[in-house]
Amino acid sequence: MQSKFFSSRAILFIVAMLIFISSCTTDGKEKNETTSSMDIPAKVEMKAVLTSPPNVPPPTANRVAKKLIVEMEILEKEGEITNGVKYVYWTFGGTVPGSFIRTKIGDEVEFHLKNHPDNKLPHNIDLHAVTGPGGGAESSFVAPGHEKVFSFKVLNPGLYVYHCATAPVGMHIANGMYGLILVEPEEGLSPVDKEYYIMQGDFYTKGKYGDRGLQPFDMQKAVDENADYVVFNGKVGALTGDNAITANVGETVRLYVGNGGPNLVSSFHLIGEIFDKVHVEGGSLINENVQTTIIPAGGAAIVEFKVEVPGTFILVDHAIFRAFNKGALGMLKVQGEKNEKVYSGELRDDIYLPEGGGIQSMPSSKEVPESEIPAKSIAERMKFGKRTYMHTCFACHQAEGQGIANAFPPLAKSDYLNADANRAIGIVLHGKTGEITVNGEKYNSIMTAQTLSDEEIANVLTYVYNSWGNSKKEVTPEMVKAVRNGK
Ligand code: HEC
Ligand SMILES: [Cu+2]
Repeated sequence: MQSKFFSSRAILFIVAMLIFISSCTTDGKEKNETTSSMDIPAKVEMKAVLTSPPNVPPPTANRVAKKLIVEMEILEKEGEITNGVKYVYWTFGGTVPGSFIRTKIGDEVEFHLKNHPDNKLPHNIDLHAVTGPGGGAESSFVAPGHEKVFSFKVLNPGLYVYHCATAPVGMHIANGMYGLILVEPEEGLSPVDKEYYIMQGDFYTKGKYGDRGLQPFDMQKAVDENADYVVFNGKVGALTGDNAITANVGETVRLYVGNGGPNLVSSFHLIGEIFDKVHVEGGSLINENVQTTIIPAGGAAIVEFKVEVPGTFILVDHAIFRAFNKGALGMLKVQGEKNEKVYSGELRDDIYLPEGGGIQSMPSSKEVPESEIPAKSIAERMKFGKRTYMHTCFACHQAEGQGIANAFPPLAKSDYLNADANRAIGIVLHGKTGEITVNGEKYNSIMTAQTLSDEEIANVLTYVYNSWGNSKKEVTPEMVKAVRNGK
């Protein structure tokens, strides 16, 4: 009897203890996580592999936490922000964004920050993955020709921005001093087929977008948040054409996307794809089936998607003028078999007649009745032509015919234009696709056919030929008519 009574008391006691212990662990869960990552031993030393964008170092997979030696060199160096436009970048590791750092939770990072002797300014580094004053900035302020060493333990998994935090901070960031550091969870991130590193940044120059020569930083425009360039990976075209990132049909792609700012928030979007998974703000929260994800200035996101069909997919900041007018445009080229179930391509081009069927002709851009009046002189042709140009061609070829690097070829001093007027007429009449070379630069894009009358095409091309250093031809409606009728 006695023993039976005792044992049921003992059971009660054990149950009470269990409840107590389990309530303790739930209560202290947040604390516990930090404590445990703080307690992960990092004894073995290892030199970190750093990569320049768009590449990322190999996964940490199931390696244990280590003492990770990071050697980062600061370089101030001239580069090209777009064709013919020079800019002096300040960089971590010689690139914008700076070298990618890949760590594992519990790693003890020994950070060596070296300021090249040829540099002109002191710098430092604030890593958002650091728990400590200034994110490391206070311990890393380093003059040209010096090296600073400090160490930190990575306690929280996620994708973090690092940047220079030397005054004027905005200017150091605006000149390109930012990058990403990844802290992988204990089990690593799930394996994927392709991984890339992309970072957006806004730039402020004395001249306007495309103004040639060496462009100094413009403090006032930066304060006004009036960016001339908004780009991925430091320059216009860093991810287009031959620089595009690539994948094969059926592969899973993971992008580590950061935003250095200094000012603008990115509405990151990939035209023609849906992000299957987004690590929101680079943290542990996972969202699924996302079209556009916000990447704050000084923040990041990890996006993942499987590519099902071949083609060129365009990365943009969906604040869309930034993409088409300021450079925030990149490309993912996917190769492989078509899958017509997923995407058919164009099936038909039918004539569409709105109800009532009154509209038989394509709507044209000629709201100006004067364009019907035949021009009586070259001067008049120029005047009418300019109007059509500013209506129709300007959006792509730009106000001074300068075009947009890697997207729209120039009409100003265009060797391609000047070589053959009938060919130019044909392009305006029928549009143009496929690779062409204009003034030594390759373009491979699409110009749609322009619905203009013979008179309008004659005028607009006469205007183009007599502007911006071109060969001063006159194009007449008769010439256009001849090309239209196949001569
Ligand atoms: C929607 C954007 C767009 C519009 C609008 C547009 N173009 Fe183009 N244009 C292009 C693209 C893109 C190319 C290059 C096509 C390629 O890569 O094959 C091009 C090529 C050309 C070329 C040959 C290349 C060169 O630079 O000499 C001429 C000439 C030209 N366009 C004239 C015009 C004229 C004139 C107009 C207005 C009537 C016009 N375009 C309107 C996008 C456009
Ligand atoms: Cu700096």
